[in-house]
Amino acid sequence: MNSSIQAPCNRDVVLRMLLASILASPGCLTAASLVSSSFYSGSLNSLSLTELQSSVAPLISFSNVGVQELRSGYIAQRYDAAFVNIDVVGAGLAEVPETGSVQLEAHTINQDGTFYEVTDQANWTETSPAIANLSAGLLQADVVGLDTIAPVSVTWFGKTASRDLTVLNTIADNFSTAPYNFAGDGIPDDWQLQYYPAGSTNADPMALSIDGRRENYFYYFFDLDPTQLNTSGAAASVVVEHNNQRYLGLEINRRKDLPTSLSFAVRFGDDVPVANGVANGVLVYNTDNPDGTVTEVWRDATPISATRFGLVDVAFNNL
Ligand SMILES: [Ca+2]
Ligand SMILES: [Ca+2]
Repeated sequence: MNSSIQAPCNRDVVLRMLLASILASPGCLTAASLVSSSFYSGSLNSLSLTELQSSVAPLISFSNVGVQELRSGYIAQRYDAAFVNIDVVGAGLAEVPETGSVQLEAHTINQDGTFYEVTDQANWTETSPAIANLSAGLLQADVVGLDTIAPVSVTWFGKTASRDLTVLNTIADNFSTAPYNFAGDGIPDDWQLQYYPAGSTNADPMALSIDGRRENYFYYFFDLDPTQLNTSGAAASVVVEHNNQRYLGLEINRRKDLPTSLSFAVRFGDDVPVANGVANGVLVYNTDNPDGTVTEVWRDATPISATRFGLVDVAFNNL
């Protein structure tokens, strides 16, 4: 068929706009010439000659080209969608706090550069346990114990797009697990998940660490790995000079921000476990470290005159 064939200008206005945008030939063209044009090969292959001829007026009657809605004069309606993508409404950050929600949008990107929002029509899917629900692009985040990557996908008439959302662990101690429940036990879940499988009874703050003597909460306090026999750097004895007198001191490296379940005291006495002559230590200085710990030096209240001992007393109370 020859695309230069001219026809009387008796076609629908909408069709003339459509043709003018595709073929530079002036005047009006027949529907037959349109379909046989090489421009359309592979791009409007869901259209048949019969369909096009039968829908010349009105154009909105096109129903089988993968278009849910057509608007008169909107040139994108002749499209096939080339791509579909996912956008995050609002700030555009692909992050959502646990138990929060975020609205996603799906757009086609059409062959002529236009786009078309298909949020409500597209099929949204996800398989992440960090997502409680995903419907019409509205994502409801579930509870997490760690910042969790959650992929979401959208499909629209054979075109698929995927995007990773991050569900942020914004509530420290709410991750329900079994048989042991990490939630509400007084120790942040991300620390427990760092060293123990979800639901492990070994992660109980009161469970003994690998050393067989001290509980997990003690290791949490010192930011140590409870599955490794290594407590180096947690505390060391030092000598502190104050007003020309020498005092026994302890330098400790502990987690700076403590949950309400944890408290501690540095005490000194003349016996172990500081049963006699016990006194609370005096904080000499502290300094924040980049890793979220703080280094502190505490000293005895009494100058060194006989054998003295010091200890860090870490208490756990989650009642
Ligand atoms: Ca959490
Ligand atoms: Ca916990």
